[in-house]
Amino acid sequence: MFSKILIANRGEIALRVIRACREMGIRTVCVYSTADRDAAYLQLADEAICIGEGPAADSYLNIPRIIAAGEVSDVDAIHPGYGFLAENAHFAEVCRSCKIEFIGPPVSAMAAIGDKVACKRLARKAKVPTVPGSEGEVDDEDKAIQLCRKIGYPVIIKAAAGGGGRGMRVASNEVSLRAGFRQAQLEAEKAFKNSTVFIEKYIQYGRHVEVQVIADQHGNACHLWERDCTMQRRHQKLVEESPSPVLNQKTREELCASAVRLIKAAGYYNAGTVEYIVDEKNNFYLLEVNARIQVEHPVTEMVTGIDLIREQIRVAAGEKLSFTQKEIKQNGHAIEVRINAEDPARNFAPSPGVIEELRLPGGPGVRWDSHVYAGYRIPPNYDSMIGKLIVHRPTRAEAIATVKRALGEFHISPIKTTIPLQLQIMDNDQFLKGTVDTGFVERVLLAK
Ligand code: MV4
Repeated sequence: MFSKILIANRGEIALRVIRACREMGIRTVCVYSTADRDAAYLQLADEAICIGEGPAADSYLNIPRIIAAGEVSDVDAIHPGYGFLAENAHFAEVCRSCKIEFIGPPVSAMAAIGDKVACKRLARKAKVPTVPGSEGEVDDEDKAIQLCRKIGYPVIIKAAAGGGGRGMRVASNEVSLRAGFRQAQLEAEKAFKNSTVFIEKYIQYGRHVEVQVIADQHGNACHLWERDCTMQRRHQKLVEESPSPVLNQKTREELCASAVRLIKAAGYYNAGTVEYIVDEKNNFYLLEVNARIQVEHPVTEMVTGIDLIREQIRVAAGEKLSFTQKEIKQNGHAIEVRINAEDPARNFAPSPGVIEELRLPGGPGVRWDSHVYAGYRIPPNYDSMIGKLIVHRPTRAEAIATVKRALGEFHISPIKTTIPLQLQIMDNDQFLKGTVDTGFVERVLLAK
């Protein structure tokens, strides 16, 4: 087992990894930027090394500086968290070439699933349902037109090297297809240095349902059931829950089993998430695979009782999974609401600054994962999430009631947060009935 781990991240996920390490008797090294010099979690790490100024390029994205910090502090492994370098195969390679274990999947698996066209090919082989569309890359506008006459509109053009909503364009007819196709190629080249695009039937009014998976280096692979993340704004998740309110048990089991087949076919190990779109008839189709731990992992931790960060560290150290598939049950219902320092009255513009007053919720079923404290200055350099409220109760109705009760206990001033939007969601009868889709927040909730 590792004796010292470097955490190449910041904020709540850095604190989350420190917590797992402390319980495992593993020493921790935190790297931080000058913008994070007052972060309280740095006091909980055994060592803290300032690696640069606020901009991520000078700190949390700076591979030479992170590796140098790992070498001078003589760490055995690096945990990348999520975002930043978490899915950067080059970073994983550099770590391992410096005899520092990267707590994540093998580079070969990152490549197999990172290219969305290759991933779909692997999915077909593993009998995982994929969205009808192009066999592979579409590199010619006229071929795109021919294809879309066959699959029918609306369609979605996606960058093979994209993900998380970047490099995607929906087209509802030939005119918008011609415009969208060229634009998508240009954007993909610019954003990913790879202009490869492919086309799929656009599943309108679908739900975003993802499966948590984890595999060790001894051939054991398990799913930890699903999370429903349909409530999103501009591809930023707002609410995540497990179980999904729309899946019937048969679909649930087929969906989760298909996710395990896919990661086995990819030769994947460590934690990952297989994303699907689910249509109104409970048909599910693969969207993409995320080769990292995700923001919303606590939802799965609450319903399965498994500490996912601890399992990641154990698997990276070559140990077997602590459980078998049949031991993993979904108990009760968990809901996570993300609290962002954004101002709903100003179209969710970031609202950085000092948190002068902070009163937090508590009581039965309430978990608050956050690094902030009264007096904390929210730096403007990074994303605006200041914490995650996770609630775990026996039923969905009780979980929603507890989310509302807990949200009402927050007092965060003077910065603005997304709490009012979260309360609006918890009061919305389509959310309560489970009849919302991926476009609901923007189309209905925020429509002027
Ligand atoms: C789709 C889709 C519907 N049909 N693909 C969004 C980012 C990445 N996970 C893939 N995504 C989607 N791909 C097909 N063929 C719906 C989504 C999607 C989405 C799309 C637009 C606006 C918000 C969305 C939220 C979740 C998923």
